[in-house]
Amino acid sequence: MDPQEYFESQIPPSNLSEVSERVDSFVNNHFKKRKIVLVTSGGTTVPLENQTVRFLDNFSAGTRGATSAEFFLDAGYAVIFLHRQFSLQPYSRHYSHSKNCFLDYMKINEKGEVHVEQKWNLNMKEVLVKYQNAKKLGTLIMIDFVTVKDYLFTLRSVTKILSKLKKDAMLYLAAAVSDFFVPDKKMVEHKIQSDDGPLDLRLDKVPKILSPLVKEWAPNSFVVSFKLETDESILVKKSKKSLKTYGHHIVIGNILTTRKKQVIFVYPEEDKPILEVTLNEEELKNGTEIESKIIPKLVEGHNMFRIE
Ligand code: PAZ
Repeated sequence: MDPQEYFESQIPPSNLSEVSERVDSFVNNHFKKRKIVLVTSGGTTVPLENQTVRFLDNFSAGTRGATSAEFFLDAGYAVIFLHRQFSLQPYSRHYSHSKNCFLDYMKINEKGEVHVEQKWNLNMKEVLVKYQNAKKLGTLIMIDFVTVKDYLFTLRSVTKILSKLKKDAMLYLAAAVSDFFVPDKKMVEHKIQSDDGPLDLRLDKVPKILSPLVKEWAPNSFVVSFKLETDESILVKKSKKSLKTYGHHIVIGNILTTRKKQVIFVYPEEDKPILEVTLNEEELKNGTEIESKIIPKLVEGHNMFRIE
């Protein structure tokens, strides 16, 4: 199914116009004042029933997206954070999905008041200051999705709105998007019953939307996509193929098991060498996040692109 057929044949999410209005007003607030990046994050689901009891999912917790959003905010960008509902979010991620329950960061003092434990105080203050600054400046907007359909329709609307920024917009596509789905017209209404024996599933292919995104929806934006593989031997080839097919600016390749300590930047220019970004032993030990190295390189690339 091609993208146009997809969007014509699927029923849009019911909150699409409300989301578009929020994003439009966010973009207008920051227009000509700062660059804006759209960060997509977390995994999309594929519902099997209209009244959904069961769905297919994937592994992504949204660590890459949530962490990257913080570094983009540090770099002065306004951030549209398009994420899977209940996945990791910038700032709260430090406490929401940690091994500790967030209540473990608290204590009750002699007067019966709740305080942050002394040993967490410094860290939490640092996060809190950044969070409050983003709130004060209004530089972070959170938009969530659950299904692959929510994601695709919202992505199309948001990128079209961002197109007015021309080169000042970056699209950083780190979400893990399903490759297969059940089209609306083939979806059963009610919970699938097991009385009839095993379930045969036939899924349609999700359309490749990078092509219209780059050529039609946001033709002047700086577009960075991610490529995840489990087989290292095909990562470069698949990343190059993606650049060739869609004509965007960078593919960041990563391998499932090493994604937190190693990525590669692949560029469309044949003569531009692949850049490896890694964390060394020391950085791994002291908790450096690889996104602290990824984002400055992208900001530099985006700035070059803006003056070309
Ligand atoms: O969410 P997470 O931090 O666990 O994983 C990040 C990631 C591997 C989903 C991301 O870096 C990525 O590669 N996204 C694109 C996936 C794809 O090829 O569709």
